Amino acid sequence: LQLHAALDQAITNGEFRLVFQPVVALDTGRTCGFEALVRWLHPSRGTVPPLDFIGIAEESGLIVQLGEWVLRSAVAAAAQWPGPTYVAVNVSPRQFRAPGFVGLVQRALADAGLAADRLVLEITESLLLGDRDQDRIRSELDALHRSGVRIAIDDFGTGYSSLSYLHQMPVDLVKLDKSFVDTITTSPSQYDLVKGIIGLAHTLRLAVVAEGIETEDDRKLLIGAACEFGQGFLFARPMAAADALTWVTAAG
Ligand code: G
Ligand code: G
Ligand code: MN
Ligand code: NA
Repeated sequence: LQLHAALDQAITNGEFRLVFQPVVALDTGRTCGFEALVRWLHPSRGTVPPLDFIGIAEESGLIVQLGEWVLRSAVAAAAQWPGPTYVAVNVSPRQFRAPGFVGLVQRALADAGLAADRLVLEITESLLLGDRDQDRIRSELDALHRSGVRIAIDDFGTGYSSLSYLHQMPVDLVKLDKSFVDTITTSPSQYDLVKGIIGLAHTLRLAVVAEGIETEDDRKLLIGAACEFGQGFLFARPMAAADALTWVTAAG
């Protein structure tokens, strides 16, 4: 049904919320940051998950306005957290390519009073490997990185994953996709593969955040694979902004 029209109005009507999922150090359990995840509280449908509307927002271009709202809301929330807790914001390729993205990030940080090193931008491999605008994208990533913003590759391992390109990019961390984590407890060969991916990331001086950690066995195996950071239901589900503030304040 007219999701696009509804989406357009949803921004004006204030129907979006952010939830925040802790990213923890796997050995100590200490919270290092949170990933911001958008939710649409549709008046009649209830909560619409991002997989049902991010694609539509990308196609229509609304992702630019929605992405600005997400970025500004996320850095405003992070400005209330004790340093150095960071916020990670998902940036879709179309949003990154829109004119003025770098300036927008800098204004959002300045307006919120948040240091640049407390923002992580999660981008996808497709942005780095696309066949147009590569020089411009590279120089904008460099500008963001030089200003202190950290860059993460989301869904790492699921795309083309030519690891060689990463080593020339201003990238700081990779998010190991949940689909890999899901298999490590049942398949020794998958576990070996995951160890290899993490080892390659470390060779490229990239830190690794494993996603979708649901069990203590997952956590132990990932520590055994030298993975530093993780997020998943074992630690916490995504939570409202007020709960994230309580969470990170209580954790000290
Ligand atoms: O929160 P959930 O697990 O349902 O998220 C599903 C997908 O939606 C994830 O892959 C995530 O990257 C994407 N997503 C969540 N929030 C945002 C957002 O604010 N912007 C973009 N571009 N993608 C998001
Ligand atoms: O695509 P991206 O990696 O940005 O989004 C992360 C998504 O994974 C979010 O929608 C979040 O709700 C979901 N997620 C986070 N931790 C877990 C987990 O432990 N199990 C499952 N099934 N989903 C998770
Ligand atoms: Mn993400
Ligand atoms: Na992911």
